[in-house]
Amino acid sequence: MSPRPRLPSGTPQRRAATTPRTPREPLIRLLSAAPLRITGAFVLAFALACAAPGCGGAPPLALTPKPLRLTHDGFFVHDAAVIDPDRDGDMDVVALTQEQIYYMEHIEGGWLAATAGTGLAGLPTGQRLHPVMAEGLDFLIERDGVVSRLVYSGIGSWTEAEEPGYGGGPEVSMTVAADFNGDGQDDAATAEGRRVRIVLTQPDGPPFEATSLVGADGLMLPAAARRLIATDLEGDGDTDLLVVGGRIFVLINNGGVSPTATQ
Ligand SMILES: [Ca+2]
Ligand SMILES: [Ca+2]
Ligand SMILES: [Ca+2]
Repeated sequence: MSPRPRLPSGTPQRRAATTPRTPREPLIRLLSAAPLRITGAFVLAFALACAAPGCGGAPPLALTPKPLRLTHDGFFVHDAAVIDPDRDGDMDVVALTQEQIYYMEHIEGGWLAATAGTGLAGLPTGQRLHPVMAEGLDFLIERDGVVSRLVYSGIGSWTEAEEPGYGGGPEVSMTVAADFNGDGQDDAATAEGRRVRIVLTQPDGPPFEATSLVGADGLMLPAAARRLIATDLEGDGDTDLLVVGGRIFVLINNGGVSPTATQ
């Protein structure tokens, strides 16, 4: 395996696999300080209450579009899939470009190219990539209409299955159902051309067109969308989106409440 390059200063750093996700840890440490013990219980109760949806200080739901850059922006990305081989809750990305297959590892603050050692760069690229969800971390890859299988080794690399390819691959839906505002009801995201549309489900009303209110209209792909994935990309508990259309964009959910509830 090739040694990983040294990160330049300012580059996001990988989070240690054993680092617990405790966003309130600094507050808890603060409350344990001797001068604050008397008021600590009150402050902690207030903080926990305001973590619930609907708290007066909670921000409105926002989906912030961000490009997921491979090594540079000149690549045309055909397709991508998200996986979590280390099962730490944040999602790595496998992307097909015209030139090769890339592996992008999720790190604190974004994704970093980590193809070296995966074996993917040595395999021919294709136009479509489909995870084989029920069978570990294998993929189906389509090249000019012929489907082959990329087999996961169990240690972070893939090889191509020896059996001959076959024609036709799985259908790809441009609509996904997921709960974006955390109210327990599935909403809908739809890729339409170069944009993503968000429609929130309302418990006591018709579906609510929220694309511009949640900021998803800030996304403009360079080409028509070919893949739309809803999942928790950074493992913070809310559902994000990844869309591919020439490039990869992610729409990061801020975990806010539905804009319909704050108007
Ligand atoms: Ca992961
Ligand atoms: Ca919902
Ligand atoms: Ca998330």
